[in-house]
Amino acid sequence: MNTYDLACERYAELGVDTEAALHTLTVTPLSLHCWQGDDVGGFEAADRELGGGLAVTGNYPGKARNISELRQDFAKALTLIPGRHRVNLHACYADLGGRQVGRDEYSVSEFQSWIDWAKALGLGMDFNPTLFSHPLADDGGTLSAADAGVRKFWIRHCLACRIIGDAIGRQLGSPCVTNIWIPDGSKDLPADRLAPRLRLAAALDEIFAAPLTLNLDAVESKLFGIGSESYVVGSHEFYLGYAVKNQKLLCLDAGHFHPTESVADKISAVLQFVPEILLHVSRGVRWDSDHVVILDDATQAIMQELTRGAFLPRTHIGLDFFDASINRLAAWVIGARATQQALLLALLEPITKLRAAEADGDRTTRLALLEAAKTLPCGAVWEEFCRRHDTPADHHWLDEVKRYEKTALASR
Ligand code: RNT
Ligand code: ZN
Repeated sequence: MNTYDLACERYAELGVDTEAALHTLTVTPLSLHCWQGDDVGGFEAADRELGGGLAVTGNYPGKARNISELRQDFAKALTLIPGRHRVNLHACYADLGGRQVGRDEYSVSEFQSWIDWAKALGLGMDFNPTLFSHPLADDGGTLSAADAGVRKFWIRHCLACRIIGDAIGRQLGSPCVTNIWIPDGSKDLPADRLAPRLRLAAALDEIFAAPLTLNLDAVESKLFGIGSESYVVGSHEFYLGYAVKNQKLLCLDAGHFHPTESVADKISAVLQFVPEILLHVSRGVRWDSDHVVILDDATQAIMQELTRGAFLPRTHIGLDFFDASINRLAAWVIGARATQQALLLALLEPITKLRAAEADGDRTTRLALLEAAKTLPCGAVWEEFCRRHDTPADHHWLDEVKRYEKTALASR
């Protein structure tokens, strides 16, 4: 008997259907962020520094230097991640072909080559306006800027991005989530916390005024960034309120809360009041909110909440991390596979027995079962998943990356 069949039997004893778990895992795409491949640089201008209080440390060789290298790396990473996924694109990855186009003038034509590429690979696509790494995104803010000219520029950019998102959704036959994150805030204590928030709310109202069918609007909060340690205009409470009031998607970035806060715990709370959520699966480490995702407790807890609450149909799972100190392609693969493994573990929970114990008030059994579940043969089920999707198992995908490093990346 092979290890998968043995695992099936073992799980069946606990009332868990491994085939059902594999099916759900198969039909749950991850939205893979393009920006891991080139350290959030984008290709609008050669000399642009990363802004918005974002920082990517490390100088591992082989970084994608242009759109075609990024696409090549992304496609290679996809061969090492089981299942069918989506690409999450930032507006600063516009294909300008050497032209100068203002971000407020972007249209679908600047992204048509990305859409065609995604279509050829059978990928869905999500989108993000880029409100950082730009001369008009300095200390004064973007959508909350006091300067009306600056604010209007970013409003036009976001309006353009929603229209592009809608076109992406139509062309690829799957709604596009367009997520707004802004870096606005202040390093030191502001005297006025209100006015920027009033301006941000008004700007969002203007941006979202036109209904679109194939673009889904999401808003993303942050606790603090480099240079916005004392005040963040788009805080959690701000966007939670905004999303509830306007029935927008709320984006929960796993690295954007106090370290002892549980993002997992927020899911069943906010989904009472917002239609859907977008996750930015990430890993916070001290000041950094964007380490490569690993199979840790926080990620597992998030996935448990999605399966226990049957929230997967209302959740868009995106990844958001950037690490330039290791092979960038491997970072994608490690983070994506860890996210999928966390989801698989959650799908394999002996949930019927756990619920029964809880309903009986038998907390002893509940805790014992939760512990016992940790050593069940989930690895065999994961290997079977990789095998069915023609993807190397855990101990083999890295050989492919090393080979790619020698052939494709070494000459960069
Ligand atoms: C920043 C946010 C945001 C970015 C991307 C690049 O703190 O997490 O999602 O990481 O837009
Ligand atoms: Zn994020």
